[in-house]
Amino acid sequence: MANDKPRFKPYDRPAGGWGSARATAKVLMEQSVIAKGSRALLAMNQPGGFKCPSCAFPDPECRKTLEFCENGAKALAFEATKFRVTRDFFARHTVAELREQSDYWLEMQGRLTEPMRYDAATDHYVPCDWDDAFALIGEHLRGLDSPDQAEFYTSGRTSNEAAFLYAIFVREFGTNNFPDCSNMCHEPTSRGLPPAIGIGKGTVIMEDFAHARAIFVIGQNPGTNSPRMMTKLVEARKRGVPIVMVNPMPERALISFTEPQDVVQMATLGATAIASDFVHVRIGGDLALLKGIMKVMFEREAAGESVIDRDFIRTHTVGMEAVRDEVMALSWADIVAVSGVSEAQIRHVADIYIRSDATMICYGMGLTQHQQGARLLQQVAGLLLLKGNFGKPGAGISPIRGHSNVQGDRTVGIDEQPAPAYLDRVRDVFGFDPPREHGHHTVAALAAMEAGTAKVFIGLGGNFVRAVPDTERAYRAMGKLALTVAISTKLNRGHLIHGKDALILPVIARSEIIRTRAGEQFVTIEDSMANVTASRGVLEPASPHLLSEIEIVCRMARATLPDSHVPWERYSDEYGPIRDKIAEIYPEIYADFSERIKAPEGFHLDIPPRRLVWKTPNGKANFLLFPGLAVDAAVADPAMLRLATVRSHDQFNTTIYSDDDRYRGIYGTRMVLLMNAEDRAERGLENGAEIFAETIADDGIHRRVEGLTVVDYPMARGSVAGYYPELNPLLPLDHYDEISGTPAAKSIPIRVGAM
Ligand SMILES: Nc1nc2c(c(=O)[nH]1)N[C@H]1C(S)=C(S)[C@@H](COP(=O)(O)OP(=O)(O)OC[C@H]3O[C@@H](n4cnc5c(=O)[nH]c(N)nc54)[C@H](O)[C@@H]3O)O[C@H]1N2
Ligand SMILES: Nc1nc2c(c(=O)[nH]1)N[C@H]1C(S)=C(S)[C@@H](COP(=O)(O)OP(=O)(O)OC[C@H]3O[C@@H](n4cnc5c(=O)[nH]c(N)nc54)[C@H](O)[C@@H]3O)O[C@H]1N2
Ligand SMILES: [Mo]
Repeated sequence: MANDKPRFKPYDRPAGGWGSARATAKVLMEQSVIAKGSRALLAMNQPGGFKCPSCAFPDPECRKTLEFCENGAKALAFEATKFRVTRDFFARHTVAELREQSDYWLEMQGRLTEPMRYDAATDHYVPCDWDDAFALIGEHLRGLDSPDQAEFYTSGRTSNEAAFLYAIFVREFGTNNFPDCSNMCHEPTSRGLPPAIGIGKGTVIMEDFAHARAIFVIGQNPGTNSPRMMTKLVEARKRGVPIVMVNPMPERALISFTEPQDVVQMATLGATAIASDFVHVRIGGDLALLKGIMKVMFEREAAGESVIDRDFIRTHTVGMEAVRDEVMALSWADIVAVSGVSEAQIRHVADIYIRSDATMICYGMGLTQHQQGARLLQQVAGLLLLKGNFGKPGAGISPIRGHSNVQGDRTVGIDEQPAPAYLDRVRDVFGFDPPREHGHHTVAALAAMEAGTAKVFIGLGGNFVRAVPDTERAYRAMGKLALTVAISTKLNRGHLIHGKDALILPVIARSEIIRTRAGEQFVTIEDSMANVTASRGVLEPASPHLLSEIEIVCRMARATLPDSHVPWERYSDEYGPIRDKIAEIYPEIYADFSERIKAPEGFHLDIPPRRLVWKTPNGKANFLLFPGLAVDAAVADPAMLRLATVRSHDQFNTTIYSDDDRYRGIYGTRMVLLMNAEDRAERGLENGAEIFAETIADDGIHRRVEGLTVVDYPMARGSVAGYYPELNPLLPLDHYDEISGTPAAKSIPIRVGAM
C-alpha cells in the first residue's frame, strides 16, 4: 500500500454500510486474525467481555450482538495481530535504522514480546530481565536530586486500577508531574467547565439521545472517531430531530450514513442523511457563531418574546446580564465575518435552538484545541443555560472523549493540579504526605525536558513524542533525558527517540486475559458518559513474558520506595482491594465500588448538574464573560491560513492503519493539505501541486513541512486541514489554550507556497 500512487476521488457513497463491513473484513485479514479476531469481536463490549480499546463513547445496548464498529474492529485487529516484535527483530535492526522507518511500518511489526533495554555501545535494544528493568528504574528515580525531575505520563487506555495506583506511587515518590494525553485533548473541558457548571465532564448520558429535541455536533467527526455515536444520531434523525453539524469541512458520515448494523438499509443500499443543517464555520469561528445565536435570543427577548428560560436563569444562575450586554453590543457584520456564516443561517440555527425544549451539544477537538478553548466551552455552557438545558432528559453538554479510559484516569488521580481534598484523603488512607505543589502538564513537561531539568520520563502507554507539538524540538528534548521508559503494547517512535538509558516494557492488552497468583482479574473503565464498567480480556496474551500494567506499576513502586507501607505486592495479585481503596478515596462517587461493579451494565458516577446541583464556589451555574469574538490570537499576515490537524479514517492517534482516508476520498498518502479551491487559486497554485507549509510565529523558530499535496476540498475560506501527527512539526510548543495548556492543534497559523 505504501507504494500505491496517491489518488484523490470524492467519496460519494454514504458512510458506514458495506464500505465499513468490507473494511472490517480486510483489516482482520491483513493482521491474519480472522478466526481469533472475530471471536474476540463477539466478546467486545459484552457483559463478561472487555471494553473496546478504541474510543470512549459508551456502547449503546450491551446485549446487542456485534455491537462494534469498523474502527473498533481495526483497533482490536491491530492489538490481536499475529505479528510479533521479538529479540531477533531488535538484533537485526539498529535503532538508527528503525528511526528511518515510517510510523505505519513500525506499527505493522506487531506486538512487543519481552522487556528490552537500550545498549548504547551497539545502538540495539537487547533483552533484559523484568527484575533488572525495575531495578534500573528504582536506581534512576532514587538518584534524582528532586522527585520533580521525573515526568510520569499516562495515555488514556490505562485502566482505573492501574491509573489509581500509578497516581499513589508517584505521589508517594513525591511529585505531581502528571502530563497525560488529556492535556492535549479534553483538558479545556476539565478546566473550563467547573467554574461554569461545577464539573469538568459531560452531563449527558446515553438515554438522553432518545429524548433530545435538537442535537448540535460541533467540531467533531463521529463517523470516524466515535462511530458508535452514529447509531444514536441515526435514531434521532429517524425521529425527525434536527441535527446541526458545525464544521469547517462537510464530514462525510454526517452528510449520509448507512448503519452497519441495519441489515435492511445495507441490503437496500439505503442511507440516512444525518445532519439536517450544515454550518460551514471557519476554523476558530465558533465563538462568533455561538454569540450570534445568543444575540438572536436576546434580540427577540428585547422585542418582547419569551425565548429564554427565565425561571431557570433566576433560580440556578448568576451573570447572565453581563453576557447579554456584551453580546448585544457586538455587530452582526463582525459576527458574520469572523464565523464565516451568514446572518440568515445563524438566525435559522438559533430558531432550531429556541424551538427545542431539550438540546444536547456534543463537541470534540474542533472546539477544545484552540488558544481560548476553555473559555469557548464556557460559552457553550452559557448557551445551554439560557434555555435551562440541564437537569432534564435529552439536554446537556456532551464532550465526546477520546481514549477509552481517558476520563476515568482523570477521575482516579491522574491530575497535575490535584484537589486538596483528594490529597488529604490520600494522606489519611495511605499514611504518607503527598506533595501539594502543582506539577507539570504535557507542555510544561516538555519544556522541563528541553531545559534539562527533567531527567526521567516514564510513559504508561501512549506515544508521547509523536503526539506532542513541535516534533523536532520534542525529539531533541527527549534525547537529553537520563532514562526513558515506555510501557507499551506496540512498537512506536517513542521507543526510538529515547534517553541515555531506555527501557521498553511490554504489557498485556485490553483484549487479553490477566492472570495473577490469585487467579483471573478484571479491570474497570469509565466512558465518556461517566458509566463505569468491568473489562475482562478473552484472548491469550501476545507473549508469556508480558506483565499487566498494574503489576508494572506495583513493581516500579517497590523498586523505588523500599520503605513504602502501601501493600504493592497484594495489589499486584488482587484487583478487588485496589477498588476498595478507590472507594475509600472517592466515597462520594465510588462508594461500594466492588458491589456495584457486579452489575453487568456497570453503574453511573454521579453528575451533580443532572440533579441541578452546582458544585461551584457560589453554588450556582455561572454565565462567564468572554468578551470579543476571537478564540485564537490575530495574525497580521494577509496570506495566513488556519490549519487544523485532524485524524483520517484509518488511524488511531499516532497509530496509522493505512495511508487511505476513505470518507475524504484520499488514497495512498497522508501528506496532504485540504484547501478551498478559491484560497488555492488566490495563491497561484494548481490543484494537486506539491507545496510546503510554514508556521507564522514570532519566536524565531523556523517550522516547515515540505512535500505536501494541495487538494481541492470544500473547506471554509481561510481554513485548511492536514493530518496529525505528520504536521505536528508546524505546531509551536507555546501555541496552547491559556487556561488548560492544551496545544491549539486546530488553529495553527501557516503560509504555503509551491515547491
Ligand atoms: N478511529 C479513531 N477513533 C478515535 C481516535 C482516532 O484517532 N481514530 N482518536 C480518539 C481521540 S484521543 C480523540 S480526542 C477523539 C477525537 O475525535 P474528533 O474530535 O472528532 O477529532 P479530530 O479528527 O481531531 O477533529 C475534529 C473535527 O473538528 C473539526 N474542526 C477543526 N477545526 C475546527 C473549528 O475551528 N471549529 C469547528 N467547529 N470544527 C473544527 C475538524 O474538521 C474535524 O471534523 O477520537 C477518539 N477516537
Ligand atoms: N497535532 C495534533 N496533535 C495531537 C492531536 C491532534 O488532534 N493534533 N490530538 C491529541 C490527542 S486528542 C491525544 S489524546 C494525544 C494522543 O496521544 P497518546 O495517547 O500518547 O498516543 P496514542 O497514539 O494513542 O498511543 C499509542 C501507543 O499506545 C500504546 N498502547 C496501546 N494500547 C495500550 C495499552 O493497552 N496499554 C499500554 N500501556 N500501551 C498501549 C501502543 O504502544 C501505541 O503505540 O495526541 C494529541 N496530539
Ligand atoms: Mo484525545
